Amino acid sequence: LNGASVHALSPRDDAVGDGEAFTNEPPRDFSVAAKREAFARAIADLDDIAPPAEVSAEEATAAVGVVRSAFDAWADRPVRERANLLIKAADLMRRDRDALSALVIRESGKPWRSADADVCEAIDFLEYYARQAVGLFDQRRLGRYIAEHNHVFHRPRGVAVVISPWNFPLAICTGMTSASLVTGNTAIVKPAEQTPRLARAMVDRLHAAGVPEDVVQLMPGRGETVGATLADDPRVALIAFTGSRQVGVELMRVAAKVTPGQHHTKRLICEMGGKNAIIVDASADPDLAVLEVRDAAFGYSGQKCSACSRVIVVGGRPSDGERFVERLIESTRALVVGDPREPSTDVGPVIDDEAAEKINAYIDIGKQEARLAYAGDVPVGLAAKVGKPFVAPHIFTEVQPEHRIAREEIFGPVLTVLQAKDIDEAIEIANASEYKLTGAIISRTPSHLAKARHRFAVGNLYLNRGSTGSLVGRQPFGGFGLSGVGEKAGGDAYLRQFVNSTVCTENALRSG
Ligand code: TXE
Repeated sequence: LNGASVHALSPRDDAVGDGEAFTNEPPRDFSVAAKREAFARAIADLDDIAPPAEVSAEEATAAVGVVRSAFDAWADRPVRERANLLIKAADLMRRDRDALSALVIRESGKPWRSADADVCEAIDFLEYYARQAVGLFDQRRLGRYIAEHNHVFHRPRGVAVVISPWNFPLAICTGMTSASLVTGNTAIVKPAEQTPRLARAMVDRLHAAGVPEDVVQLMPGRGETVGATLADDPRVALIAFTGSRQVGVELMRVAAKVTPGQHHTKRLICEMGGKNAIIVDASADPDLAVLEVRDAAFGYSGQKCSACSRVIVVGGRPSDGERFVERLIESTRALVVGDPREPSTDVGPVIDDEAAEKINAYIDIGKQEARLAYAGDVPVGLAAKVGKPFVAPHIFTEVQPEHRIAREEIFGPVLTVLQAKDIDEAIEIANASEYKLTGAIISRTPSHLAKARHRFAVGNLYLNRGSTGSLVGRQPFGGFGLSGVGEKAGGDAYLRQFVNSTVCTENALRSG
């Protein structure tokens, strides 16, 4: 999902209301040198933090019973109380921002700016959903006709299971968990195997803020055992999932099942992958096009669901396309592949050996299918120093829409360049993907921008900006097609998925 851009946290004015008020932190020194020093300290302090122990499927099943028992009391608490606990957890994360960023760097290998953005986004989710929930539960009156009064009431659904990925290890996990809790559901958090410490850091702060321990429980473990058991449990009312298409589609099947004695269907909120395209036409500002494509493709080593993995060059003379690719290569060559703890690093490691193998296998496929126009270098000894594998940026040209590297999600720093004869063909190629997550066009031709607005079928469309994520509350984020089902995260409709609603019609003349 989001978090690609560093979100400047604005000082919070006050708590949500009725509850405790919190004071803002004093102004901080945000210079690179200060930040670097703070991270170095935080990283040094991290050394002996062990990951939480993985639980068994039986322990996960027992945890469903625990959070189920806590449901009624939590659901009965006024929404403002629940919201203020989230605000307090946000304050705790803000206080611990550097330590949490260090942990993001350590667990996910994100370069430090992106790691810091992950933490900021988690804080934003907590605060945004806290405020949204108060609005949702307050907005009750519908239309009225003579003495007929219509209202809508919202009630939490029950037990929510949150299943999160490793690539936005704090932000996405916090977003789905805070949305579940603030709407009155109790929750079990099943984080990605690669990033359990960050999930524990989040749950610890929720508990420290005052969310009772039996209202939110952490259940780290394998997806196929712990995740699958939790999703299948008939007492679960809601599954909030972000991750791969393969697992998402499997969860749709699981959620559709109703076992005897189960009185509800499971609500599934499912955000999956992308194969995002940027269209660049002959009228595009070349500097803008090169930078936007490069950063969207290689930021966080392409391991963002919003990353650009296809650039579609439109029309012009063939030499225009060649010139664009040359400039893109020059600019990509300037990226620093390095240690994610260094502020100068642009491209850090990939998450683990399995991911590196998968990406390298796609690079081999690409060499068969198309032309490898650029392969970056990884400095000798870097992987050993960082303790994670690296894959440098790769650019393929002469790619055809039917090639596997143009259709399948690689989830690494591999960019494919395709050609289209005109804007219509470019949009057709872009839309041919089964994923519909993000897309962008870089152009100064109004009719091309208009066509993109009307026909480019993606959940988040960017005009003259790269497709690199979104900010909570400003650009609600999420796709359709095989990229997801459900309302966009960080948007005002998102929380509605976490509640059941009752429309109540009253004959006011007879109600006394
Ligand atoms: O996913 P996986 P990853 C997508 C991104 C990419 C994927 C990467 O595009 O496809 O996420 O994340 C658990 N039953 N997005 O590799 O493998 C698993 O343990 C229940 C999209 O982590 O699907 C982990 O906790 N759970 C995006 C979680 O599922 C199971 C933003 C995800 O694992 C399971 C970010 C099972 N059978 C990433 N098997 C967006 N669209 O917003 C695994 N899991």
